Amino acid sequence: MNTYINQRDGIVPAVCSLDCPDQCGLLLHKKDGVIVKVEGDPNHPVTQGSICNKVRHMGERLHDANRLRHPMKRVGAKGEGKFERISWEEAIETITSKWKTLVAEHGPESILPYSFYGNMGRLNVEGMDRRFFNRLGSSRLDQTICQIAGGVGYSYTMGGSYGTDPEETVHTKLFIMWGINAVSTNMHQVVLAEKARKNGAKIVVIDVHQNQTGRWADWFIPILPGTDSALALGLMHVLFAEGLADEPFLAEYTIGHEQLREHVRAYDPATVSAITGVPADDIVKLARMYGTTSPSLVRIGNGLQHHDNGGMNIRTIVCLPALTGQWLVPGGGAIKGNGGFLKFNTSALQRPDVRKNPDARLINMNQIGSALLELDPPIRSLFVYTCNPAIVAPEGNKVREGLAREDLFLVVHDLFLTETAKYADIVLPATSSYENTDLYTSYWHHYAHLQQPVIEPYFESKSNVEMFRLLAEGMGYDDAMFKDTDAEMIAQALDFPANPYLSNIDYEKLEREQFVKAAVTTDFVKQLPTPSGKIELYSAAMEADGYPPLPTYVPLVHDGDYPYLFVPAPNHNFLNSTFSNNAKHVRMEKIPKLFMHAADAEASEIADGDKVRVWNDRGECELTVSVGETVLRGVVVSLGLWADQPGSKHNVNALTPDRPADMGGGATFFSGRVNVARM
Ligand SMILES: Nc1nc2c(c(=O)[nH]1)N[C@H]1C(S)=C(S)[C@@H](COP(=O)(O)OP(=O)(O)OC[C@H]3O[C@@H](n4cnc5c(=O)[nH]c(N)nc54)[C@H](O)[C@@H]3O)O[C@H]1N2
Ligand SMILES: Nc1nc2c(c(=O)[nH]1)N[C@H]1C(S)=C(S)[C@@H](COP(=O)(O)OP(=O)(O)OC[C@H]3O[C@@H](n4cnc5c(=O)[nH]c(N)nc54)[C@H](O)[C@@H]3O)O[C@H]1N2
Ligand code: SF4
Ligand SMILES: [Mo]
Repeated sequence: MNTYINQRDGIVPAVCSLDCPDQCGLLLHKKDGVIVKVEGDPNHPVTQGSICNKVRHMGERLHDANRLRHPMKRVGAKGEGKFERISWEEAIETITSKWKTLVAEHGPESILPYSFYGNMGRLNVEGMDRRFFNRLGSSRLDQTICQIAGGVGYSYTMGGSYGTDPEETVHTKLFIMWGINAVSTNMHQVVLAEKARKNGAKIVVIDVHQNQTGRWADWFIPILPGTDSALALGLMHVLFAEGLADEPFLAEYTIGHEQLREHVRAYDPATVSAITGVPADDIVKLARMYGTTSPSLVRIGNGLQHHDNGGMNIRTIVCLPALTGQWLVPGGGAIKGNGGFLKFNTSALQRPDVRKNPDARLINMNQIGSALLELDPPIRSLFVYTCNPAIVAPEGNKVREGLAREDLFLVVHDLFLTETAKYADIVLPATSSYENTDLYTSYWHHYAHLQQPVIEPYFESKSNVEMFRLLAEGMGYDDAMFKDTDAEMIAQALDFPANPYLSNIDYEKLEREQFVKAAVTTDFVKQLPTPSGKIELYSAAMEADGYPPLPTYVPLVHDGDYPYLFVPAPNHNFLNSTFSNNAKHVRMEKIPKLFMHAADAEASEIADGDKVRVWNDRGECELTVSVGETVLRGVVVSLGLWADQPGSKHNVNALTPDRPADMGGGATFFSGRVNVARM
């Protein structure tokens, strides 16, 4: 039994719950029952005691004066943020009686859950909630905002989210960080690469912005947004042309290498240079480096997939280690997402079997604005939890217009009165992850973790699990699944013989050991779950799905005639919009900036430090320009998803398109165009 919660003083273990690949082991220092310090757990095999600055200051967020303490109902206009305290009983009664009426009059699909991974705890964000909404028969949410396009693209080549164990990074001699700002977003990948560098590894970073990660590289290669598949094809061209491909590996472990060899003849360095902005000599130099250095490892980031051609970008880049045979070399290969190794029993956890309408409408979360404004029959109630769409979703003005609909019954469950919560009819206070029991599985390293409650719930706040139990009761659902304990749900999730890598992890072991590594093998490429069982350089499945079967460069969609491609990326001190409402983190981040090339700035009479208006047909926002040579001409980059501040217009997503990427209905945050002018 867990005793941490009763322990008023001392140091207790925990895991970071944030949507970050590192999933760090933590040590929480308690004094008088309160968390007074957060540090890394030196015993964690991957994260080894270091953590990011964001979470080192987590205490400030947990005890922030603005944290929600009790349920509230709206008393002002939607969006105004005026609320009055109510009891949990009244809140649950208000919500469930409204929903019962909606179900009776309009059917359950008039209700839509809207959630993402503000907390990565599986029971809280894809467990009890799913049981509830499956039982209700609500509309279904297609969770496309993060990694779907790349996930689908990667799977066409590799069959699923299977890549190199990041712990092997230390052995590599060439490390290519491609479209990832790892210094900010995956710091332990940098720590591991730094160890490799001490042993002679070279670090290459390919990005549209020379941010901290680019500055840390031995060689930074700037590239035009959305052209990375062309660069990868250019590298393949040189590898084949110069005899640097690993022919025995291609013959044994891939299909389609002969077609690919023919296909990439068209991607000669001059052609690729014209597309990507990367000089032809550099393309040849990088290809030779990649073809002759072993082990070589590619870390594929999320930036690449938030484009119209995001799926194809990832599908193409992940073919590279097959050409060099690096998948079988310790410290070689590629890492995009490793979630496949820790795949658990989602049917047991989420109970899709209780849904009476398995074909209920599926709504792409990236298009929530248009969905709220245009769908017929309309969405009449939205339940938002563990997500902040008013800041993070594209076409932000439409999103807010939709949330403000007078006839929409909106409930928001969060730790704070977020921009989304300000539109709510009912606001519910959420516990932090340190107040709950939950199962955590990383999508980068191979460890699963158990979090047990470390502190008492903050005032009247409740976990997602607890809240959905209450909602089920309020709806009159007496199914046994709503009574399962947290420990039982974790055990059900981990009971999954279909995934052999999970065979050594169970609840008791997690309870004893806190974190347990999946039973991964280094020769997973010999048994890939692709249709052919091999790495698919040619994919018949893609052809059947209407894509080019071979990796192909497909240009970005024409997004209007505005002069700049706009890349609004995440920043160092926030995690998506989390922390953007905590004074300490805002102070660390200072102001929202726009990085612009000096020649572009000069042509528009913009100087460093100028406040600018950034706009397109979708909306506008105001940022402060940083002039330099960190981006190519014709590209502007912003950092961070900023909470609203009085008198400021910082919502970069007012500018971003909501059209779906090429695969999986993914987001295209980085494929929009804008204009920029001094204010
Ligand atoms: N500090 C911090 N850490 C985070 C997050 C955060 O908000 N802040 N978010 C977390 C989440 S949810 C995720 S998904 C990950 C995201 O973290 P990453 O995987 O690093 O992805 P992004 O930061 O979206 O984009 C990475 C890089 O891609 C670049 N980029 C954009 N378009 C292109 C392109 O066409 N080609 C190339 N080569 N580069 C391009 C951007 O300039 C950026 O430097 O990080 C997680 N960790
Ligand atoms: N322009 C632009 N937009 C982007 C991106 C980008 O790079 N550029 N990145 C996209 C990506 S990759 C992602 S993943 C999304 C992320 O978008 P979101 O999933 O919305 O992530 P956050 O902004 O961190 O918001 C999470 C919210 O969950 C709350 N929360 C935390 N724990 C709990 C809990 O246990 N229960 C409840 N009920 N609430 C909790 C937090 O307080 C916070 O308000 O943003 C996307 N938006
Ligand atoms: S946000 Fe990422 S790096 Fe920071 S503590 Fe959490 S898992 Fe570790
Ligand atoms: Mo994400």
